[in-house]
Parts: sequence; C-alpha cells; structure tokens
Amino acid sequence: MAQSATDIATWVDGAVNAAPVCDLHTHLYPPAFGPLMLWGIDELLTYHYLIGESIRASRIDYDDFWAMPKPKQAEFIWRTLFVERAPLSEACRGVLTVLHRLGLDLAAKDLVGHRDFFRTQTQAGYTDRVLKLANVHTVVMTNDPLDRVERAVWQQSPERDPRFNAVLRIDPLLLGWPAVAEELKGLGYEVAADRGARTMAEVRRFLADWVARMNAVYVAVSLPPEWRYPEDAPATQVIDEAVLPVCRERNLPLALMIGVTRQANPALKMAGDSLGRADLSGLHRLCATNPRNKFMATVLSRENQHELAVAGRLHPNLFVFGCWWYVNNPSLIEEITRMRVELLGTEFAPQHSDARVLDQLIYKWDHSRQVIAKVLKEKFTDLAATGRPVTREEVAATAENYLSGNFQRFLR
Ligand code: FIX
Ligand code: ZN
Repeated sequence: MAQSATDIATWVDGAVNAAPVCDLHTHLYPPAFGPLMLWGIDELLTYHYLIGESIRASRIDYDDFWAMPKPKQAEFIWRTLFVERAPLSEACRGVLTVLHRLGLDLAAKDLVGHRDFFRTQTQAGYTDRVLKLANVHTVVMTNDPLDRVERAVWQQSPERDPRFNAVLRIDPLLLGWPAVAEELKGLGYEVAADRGARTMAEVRRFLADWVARMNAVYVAVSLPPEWRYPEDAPATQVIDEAVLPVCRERNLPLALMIGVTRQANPALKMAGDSLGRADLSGLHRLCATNPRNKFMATVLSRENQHELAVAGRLHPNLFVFGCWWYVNNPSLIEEITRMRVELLGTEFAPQHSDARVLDQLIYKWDHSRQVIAKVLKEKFTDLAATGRPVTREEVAATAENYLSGNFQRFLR
C-alpha cells in the first residue's frame, strides 16, 4: 500500500531537520583566526546584504554611511530596516530568525538588550552553540592567501578546528594578470607577467604550497558572466597549465562560481556586486576535455539554473551545488531545488550557506531546510503515487546525502 502523504511529510520533516549539514561554501572562520571571525549582533546587522538594503531605503549619502563606525552603522540599519519599516526581506528575516532561535525577545525591538546578550558569550562557547543550533557538523571556509590579513594568520600556523575545512580561493590568480605576477614575486615565487613556462611552474608551486599549508579540500574561483573557456586569456592558460594539474595530482575539485559582476555600484563597496547571465558552454568544455579532473559549479543568475542542471546530467565529473547569493531566497531555492531533483535525482547538493557571520548559519539553514523539506515531501509523495513503496529509511538517507553525504563522497 502506498504511504500516506502525512506519513511522508512527517518522515521528511524529521529527516531534513535531523541530518547534520556539511556547509560546503561559507566565509566563516574559527576563533583561532582572530579578527577574521565575525559573529554577534553588530556583525549580523552590518552584513553587506543589509547595508545595501538600508542605504537604498533611507537614501542616506554613501559617504555619510561609510563614515560611521561599525556600531553606529549597526544602529542605523536596525532603526532603518527593523524599527521604521517592516523587516520583510530575506536578509532582515534572517536576523530575526537568529535572535528568535537564541531565545531573545523580539517584541521590544530592543537593540541594547540584544547587545547585552552577545556580550555574555565567548567566541568558543558561542561557536559550539551556533553549530549545534544550526545542526551543522562541518563548515567549509573560503581562504585567500593573497589577502594580506588572512595570509598573516596562516603564516602563524593557527590551531586548526576540525569542524572548519579550508578551501584555496584563487580569483586573482585567474583574473588579476598582470598585477598578480608582482604579488607572487613579492611572496618569493619567480613569476613574470609573460606567463612563460617558468612562471607557470612557479604558479603550480604556489598552489601546491598553499593547498598543503591549508590542507584545502578544494580549489575555488568566482567568475564573471563574460568568462569563456577555452579562450586566449590568462584565465584559460592558468587553469590548463597550473590549476588543473595541481588539482588532478591531489584529487581536488575545482569549484567554479559563475556569473558575478563585481562592483556594478562601487559606492556600495562590498554590497555593490551584481550578476549576469553567463554562457555555460565553457563549463561543458572544461568538464568534457578534462575528464580526470573533478569540478563543482554554482551559478548566480536565475536564467542559468536550468542549463547548469543539464550540465550536471552530462558530466559525471561535475558536482552541482547550492543556491548562491542572489538566488539564496526561499522562492528561488524552491524552484531551483525542484528542478534539480527532476533533472539530477539524488546527485547534487541543494544548498550552501555563504554565511559571513557565524550566527547566520542558524537562519540560512533553518530557512533552506524548510524549503528543501517542502520539495522533498512533494517528490516522495509523487513517488509513492506510482505504487512504488517509500520507506522512512530511504527518506532519511536521501536527506543525509543532500545535506552532507553527496559532497563528502564527491571529495573522496
Ligand atoms: O564570491 C563569493 O564567494 C560571494 O559569495 C561573496 O563574495 C559575496 O559577497 C557573498 O557574500 C554572497 O553571499
Ligand atoms: Zn561566497
């Protein structure tokens, strides 16, 4: 007899909430990384998504906003978006979900009281608490050795927290020629703007050194919509002659995050990036011509989501992941996840958090779990309606694979 929709709904909710997450792309750091670790109410409020929303809503002069110290910016954003207006956007709702899950009283709209709560927390204790509340067992960082502050931390060999995995992020190495040559030279690599054979060997040495130092689980880059592969450009050469050989030798995936247009409005600084529809034929070529390499991909524009799911069907060495940034909203997560289940079955990772502030793990995963469960209920109910029995164990295994197992198997 086919399972009832009610049984299935109960099983799915239970399984999706119980399955611990391996969060495969974040911008988080553990306490040992000192000032790089962001947490607490002022960081939550000054998330760049909310900076953009508050400047737009208030029409404050850009310079006036940036002249404020962070606590004042947080107060301004709280007043503008949470007191003077209904906090309806997903980024606003996220802050409120976090405060609610921490047990804080939201009725008073009292920033002072919220700050008092965070002052009583320690970095280490709060990290444990957030990971537990979010039910996240592993957080994958984004680690850029060409960032001066981050490099200095790594050079002091910080104590590693096994819950935080590293990823070698290489945007400037692909997109920043010829300036990046000078930077690498400054770090002791014999790299020249000519990109000759010696230079490429040194770029490989740079990659190998940092993969080893970080114990990176993959290598990642974000790319503009104009990215093509192959093309007569430094990015293609560096991918072919340096990145792919190093990744191949170490069995590391190369993750491509495609579709970001940086600094569409520079006055917004970090909040000023936009997106565009990309041509994914380059992704097909990359996967097809490098079958011994592993690739991961996510795309920023809604219009590219269907093509990406199809690419995932065609290339067994391509792992489709997450709803990135401007598509990390419930309505779009739902549509994208439903489409991926229909095209890719069980073989993808529906979500990553992209959290920059530790506390965001709570809301990003709460909200995504709700949507993933909604889609899974529908899909398992459709399956049961064919007459093919659905079991509680199978539902649990599917949720576990989506939230962590698929990615961890892909790494192996
Ligand atoms: O490039 C990236 O990894 C992006 O996710 C970030 O740069 C972006 O600012 C972000 O935080 C999106 O959620
Ligand atoms: Zn990111």
